[in-house]
Amino acid sequence: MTNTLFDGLFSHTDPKRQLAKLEDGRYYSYQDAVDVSGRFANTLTTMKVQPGDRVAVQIPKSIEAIMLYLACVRIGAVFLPLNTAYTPAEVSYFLNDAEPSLFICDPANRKALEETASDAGVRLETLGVWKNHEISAGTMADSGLEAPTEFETVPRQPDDLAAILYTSGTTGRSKGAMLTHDNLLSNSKALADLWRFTKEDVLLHALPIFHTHGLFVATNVTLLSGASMIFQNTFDVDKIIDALPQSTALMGVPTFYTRLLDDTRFNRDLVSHMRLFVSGSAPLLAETHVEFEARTGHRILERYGMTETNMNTSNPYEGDRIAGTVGHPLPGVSLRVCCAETGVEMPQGEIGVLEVKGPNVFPGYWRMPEKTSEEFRDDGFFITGDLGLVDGKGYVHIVGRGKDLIISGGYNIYPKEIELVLDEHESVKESAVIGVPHHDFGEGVVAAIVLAENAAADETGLKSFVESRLARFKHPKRYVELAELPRNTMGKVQKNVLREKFADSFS
Ligand code: MLC
Ligand code: AMP
Repeated sequence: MTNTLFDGLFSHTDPKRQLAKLEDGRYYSYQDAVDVSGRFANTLTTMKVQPGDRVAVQIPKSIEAIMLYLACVRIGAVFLPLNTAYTPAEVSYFLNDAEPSLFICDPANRKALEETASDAGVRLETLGVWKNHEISAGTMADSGLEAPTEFETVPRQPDDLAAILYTSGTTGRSKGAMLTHDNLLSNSKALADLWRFTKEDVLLHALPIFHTHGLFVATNVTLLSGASMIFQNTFDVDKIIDALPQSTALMGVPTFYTRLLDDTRFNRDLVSHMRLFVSGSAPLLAETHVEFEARTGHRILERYGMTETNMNTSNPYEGDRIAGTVGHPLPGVSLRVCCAETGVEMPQGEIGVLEVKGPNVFPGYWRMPEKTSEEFRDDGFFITGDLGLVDGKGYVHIVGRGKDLIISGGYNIYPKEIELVLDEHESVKESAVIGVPHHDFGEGVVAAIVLAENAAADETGLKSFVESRLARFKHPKRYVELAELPRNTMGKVQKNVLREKFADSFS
């Protein structure tokens, strides 16, 4: 009996090979990964975590956090990572919705989260960044260090759940995307193969590990290929520049590439050891693609994915990587372009909503059968909400979004969630939140506010109101006061009018 994901990821592995070089100078071999994930698996078992239980984590990036993910997979639990920027108010929703049997947070946040966990009836443990095994990195680390390394990995079938990742929605209520062992394994296999990953690769890992991109695409592809990583806990241009000469591949959001291009040290010589730069999670501007090639001689490989579907398309490894496109559907993935209203397939070359089907596509949202059936067609295609077309050469172009979504530095921000918070404030009559071009994050959040009758403008008060409720990356970077919101004859707020009016906010 096998554990689909764990056995799949570790099938080609030579235990002596290096898995990761860490910021604190430590090295992790593949054997260390088996041992430490085994220790955590024993610890979780002692804590009575059962197969199928959710384990929610909101912990700083570290290799041990990856080991905890692997431990969850090995005991058959469902890993539920949360953005480290979420406030206790946001975390509370996830704990109540997912009902995990354990919540692991940063030791530094224990006090702030104790009440949240106890209100949700969830056991709280901690895991921080390891400091050379000397300083306690939290209760999980303390217990983990004492636990045995041997652990008999629990069998799991391809359709069993491996993870739940929450994604916000247009209604402002987050949905837990359930991901199976096979969703994750099949996608890693497709990517490792398409992008020619081998044991010789050294991936420069600087993405957060609470999202699909850093956790599944970057980490699973490395593990599956028996490759190694230079594992950096944050994205820092200086550290990236130091590590590039020892690396062969980098995966990033477009902000990584624009920030690197802003640095004159980033040039052809620096990247002479590199073979691959991958971009995704947000649109890469064609001008970034062109400037990157002129500076380095490399063409960035852009791909397209979603939390619910893992990766759907990729530009080719060999062959033309075309700026402004996200390439072809991955092997095994079917993609079609349909009319958003009727669901009828559009003629080739015309714009419609992108729909996908394949082993990469999730089975549904956690405890939301209606939402799930709304977003799937009867024949099993998932409606992405992204608008696009397929050109004559089979390249997919994303031309917009049917969903009211802002993507800022690779993070999804749903305007509705911010509007709901702003509208709660006593000085606000109504609000409309939009995304406009931002030089660093691609899109930046602007909040247009109509004040309540007799209320005085109080931006500072409004900002601190938002602060306690929403993660920092969601905070509007500009507030504007309007006498009224522009509306069409049906009374719907014309966000396009606002986007045009405030287009130059961050240029
Ligand atoms: C940080 N801030 C952001 C932000 N990141 N604001 C908006 N959007 C963001 N993405 C805030 C900070 O809180 C801070 O606020 C201010 O902006 C400046 O922060 P910074 O120090 O410049 O940011 P930094 O820590 O360097 O982070 C930028 C970043 C990071 C680009 C490195 O956002 C990042 O790692 N993004 C990657 C996201 C990702 O992995 N997405 C994948 C999703 S999966 P203040 O108020 O304190 O000044 C997915 C599927 C797929 O989409 O296809 O992959
Ligand atoms: P998330 O829900 O965080 O997984 O974000 C998924 C969304 O990111 C997709 O639905 C797209 O809108 C967007 N996205 C991902 N990759 C790309 C890309 N290469 N180009 C444009 N948009 C992208």
